[in-house]
Amino acid sequence: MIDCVFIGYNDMPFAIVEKTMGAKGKDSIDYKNLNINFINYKGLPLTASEVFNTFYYENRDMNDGIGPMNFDNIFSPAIAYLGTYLDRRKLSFEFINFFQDEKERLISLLEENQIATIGIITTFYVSAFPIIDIIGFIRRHNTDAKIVVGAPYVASQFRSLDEESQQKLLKTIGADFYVNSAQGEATLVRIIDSIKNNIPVSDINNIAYRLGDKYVKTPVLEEDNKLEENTVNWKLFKDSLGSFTAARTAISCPFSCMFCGLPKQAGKYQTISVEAIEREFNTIEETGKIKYINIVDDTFNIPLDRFKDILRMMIRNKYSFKWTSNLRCQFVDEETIQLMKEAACEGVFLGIESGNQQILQNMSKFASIDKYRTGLSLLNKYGIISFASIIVGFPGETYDTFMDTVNFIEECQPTFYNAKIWYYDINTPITGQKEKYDIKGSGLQWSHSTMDSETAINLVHEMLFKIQNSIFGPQYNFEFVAIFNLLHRGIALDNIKKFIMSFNQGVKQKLINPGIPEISSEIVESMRKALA
Ligand code: B12
Ligand code: SF4
Repeated sequence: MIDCVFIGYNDMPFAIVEKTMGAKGKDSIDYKNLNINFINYKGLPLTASEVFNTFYYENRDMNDGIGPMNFDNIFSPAIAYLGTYLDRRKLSFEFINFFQDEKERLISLLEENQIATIGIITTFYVSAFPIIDIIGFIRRHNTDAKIVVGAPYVASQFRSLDEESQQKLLKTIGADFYVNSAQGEATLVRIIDSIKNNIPVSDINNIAYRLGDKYVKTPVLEEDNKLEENTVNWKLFKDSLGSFTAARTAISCPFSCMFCGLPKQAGKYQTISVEAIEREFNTIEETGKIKYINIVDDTFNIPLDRFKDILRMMIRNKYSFKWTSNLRCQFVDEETIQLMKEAACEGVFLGIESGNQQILQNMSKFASIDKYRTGLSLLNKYGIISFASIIVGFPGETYDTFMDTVNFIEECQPTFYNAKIWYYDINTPITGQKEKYDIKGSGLQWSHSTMDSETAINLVHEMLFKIQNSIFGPQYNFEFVAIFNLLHRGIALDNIKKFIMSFNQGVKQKLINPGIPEISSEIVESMRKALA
């Protein structure tokens, strides 16, 4: 009997995403939001990663040790944590890292084994479709195993839907159990225990379980699993690891930016000791496989002393892998950046958000433009790749504040940037100031006293034309981590830049002339050349 089979990310084909958004109208905000992330080639809408796979593998073997660029190039950290947690409790597990690529193996697991539970990882889902797709597949091959859907997607839906809509959603998805928690590992163990030992599930907190034609919800008692006691044993995953993985040294975030729901969603902030990080990184090193780690902590460099100690530990160990992380660059000094370089940091993702001081204040970002300037100039000086993330349209934004952001990027020259329209999640702290800013609507459809989302999305498009000194990093399986994926295939940074700039040229062609069916042959050739 396998106690749990975990199923990782189910990436819905981009052509379906494009068609769904297209049905809302090509002038809709959703479609315009998507439009800057793909080009049309041979009758298909292709994201930057799909274009890369098309041209890069024209004359290369796909069995090159990494394979086409995709989500599964990075091993799922959720599977790593949950699997280690079960292993420490003498429970057995199997996993599928990437649903679309491993269906054959999943079929044999489902048909040839007795399985107590199937745990569906939901970290990246903002809709139920990928989960419904997975469950339909499972049920065609195994009707006995209990399906457990957890935990981030469930928790976020329970927070935002009323009781009737929750019941409707749970029935549509059709799982046996839902885990309502920011963590969920302890709850999963209790579910497995109750299934194996025939114990009633009604005593398990943090779940919804099926009873007749309804789902019954049990009381929520937030799990407080200590990350320190559950660092990942990467040796357990040795045979399935590729060259890239993700790791974390903290949960949640000590800040409370007005636009961000993460601290509330992820629960109590906790960090682990440098010794525990060293233990975990040693297991990564011992696998002998990993070339690159993305450290997913939201504020890896806070507090700064701990960060420096981690960097010194990494330098002392002379790890063979390189790494990237998020960085709050207003809190760094030259010594930090020197240590980062020495500890093999390749790049950082910067939540810059705006180049206007008042907007940063409205966001409660605890950052000053001057400190951003210093941080970025140090990163450039030491040759660490930077990727600045920008939000356009936060309450208080005007054309002038937007232009401050454009000018800031032009002056400070992060290697890459990405701009997104402000997404109004009603569960974020800014809701407390709804009246002050006269905020109406939600999601991507909003207006407030100084801007509306229609104007904001047009400004995001404008940025692509205005900014010359930094490169727009497209989204959808591309983003920040894709740059390092390409670097580790041996592609020079200059060529990566040329490839992305040509891709962006294709996007701009489409924005200027929406009628053109395909990107021009010159752009196709320049992308091919960059990847030759
Ligand atoms: C790294 C990251 C990315 C990387 C992923 C790279 C990769 N291949 O791994 C990139 C940049 C590509 C990315 C993309 C996206 N991301 Co992202 N990303 C993150 C980030 C920073 C870390 C995620 C992570 O690895 N966590 C570490 C693991 C260990 O934690 P975990 O997955 O939550 O799992 C734990 C528990 O949740 C639980 N659990 C999880 N599943 C299950 C299942 C069961 C059965 C149980 C019991 C428990 C359980 O167990 C785990 C151990 O405790 C988070 C923010 C954050 N700090 O968490 C956002 C986050 C997950 N991303 C988010 C979003 C929205 C996206 C995008 C949709 C953005 C977009 N519009 O394009 C895309 C989706 C993917 C795509 N198609 O491109 C949201 C999800 C919001 C939500 N679900 O409501 C988050 C939370 C950020 C945010 N606050 O908005 N992302
Ligand atoms: S934006 Fe980043 S720093 Fe701010 S609250 Fe969210 S996770 Fe924390």
